[in-house]
Amino acid sequence: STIPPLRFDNPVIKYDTEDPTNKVGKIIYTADPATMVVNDTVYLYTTHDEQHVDGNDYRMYDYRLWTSTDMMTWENKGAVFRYSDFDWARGDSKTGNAYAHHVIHRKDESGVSRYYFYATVEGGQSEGKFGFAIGVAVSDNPEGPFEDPRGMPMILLEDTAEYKDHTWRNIDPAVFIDNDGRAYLYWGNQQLWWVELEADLIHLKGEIYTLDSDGTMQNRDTSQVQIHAVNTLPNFEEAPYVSQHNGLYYLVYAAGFPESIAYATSASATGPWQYRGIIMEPLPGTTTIHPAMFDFKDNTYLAYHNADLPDGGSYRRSVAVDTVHFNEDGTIKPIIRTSK
Ligand code: FUB
Repeated sequence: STIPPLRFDNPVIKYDTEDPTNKVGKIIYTADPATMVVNDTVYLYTTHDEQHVDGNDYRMYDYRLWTSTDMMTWENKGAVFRYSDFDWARGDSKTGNAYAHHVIHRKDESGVSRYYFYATVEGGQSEGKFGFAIGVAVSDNPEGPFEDPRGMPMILLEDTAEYKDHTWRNIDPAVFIDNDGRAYLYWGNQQLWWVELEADLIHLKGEIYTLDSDGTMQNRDTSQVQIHAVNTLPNFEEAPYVSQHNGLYYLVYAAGFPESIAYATSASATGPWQYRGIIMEPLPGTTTIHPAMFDFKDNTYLAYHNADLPDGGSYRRSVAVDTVHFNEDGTIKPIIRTSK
């Protein structure tokens, strides 16, 4: 098999082309990498920045899929999901609203594969107000089409406290399936939230838990919310991503603003989390960074986004990948960013 390179031609996604070498075509700006490995293939799902060069907000309508079997060439599978595929998404936005997402794979008891696309779009409605909400769509093919089995968000505005002041609180879903088959949904902005999912992976099971970025336990005015942990995730901003490596659970996340990549470790998927530090400092030209950590063919990789393509910026980002190196105690060495 191909030995993955230690240097990457970052950003790895550059052109909206069918050329698998990704070396020609029209520049495409991608962000918010979410990775899934199935049958020796890396599925890299990204958001898609369509903002003009002088724009000052996000403009995002669809989710793109890129696949690779060698981490060097990325096949363009095009747009596999759109915010408008959720009937409840707000359709009148001038700037678009397809924020970060996560896709997972699971075989059911009869061995049939299903793919679950969790996405953040604007459109959750409560008391006549709109804000970001998290929905799920399901397919029997990683390239879609994905269909919304519920016709409504999984995480609504009113599921978390203080939504009226913070309509983008419910963003950035990440799902982790533990060794025992139990699944957890993590999400949040400025505060990490999580909830166990039912076996169907589309309904919430039990209570929603939260952890303030500064560890403060607050009395939240909702019976659904229970403060669960006392450990801190310093400067937690957004983009949680949980994975397991050599028996240890890792929570990587975007910290501070402009964002760096920080991480914590735990002996379980629900914490308590031990903060372990920063592995990537803020990057030039972009306020956000959005990490995803994954194993592929004996190596561990970190996907994130930078602003390194021509005319790049905070609303014109690009997905990059680099190798993760661990110390013997499981801590992560600072990531060395590569490019050609
Ligand atoms: O791409 C829109 C938002 O920017 C994402 O939801 C955040 O994680 C940040 O990357």
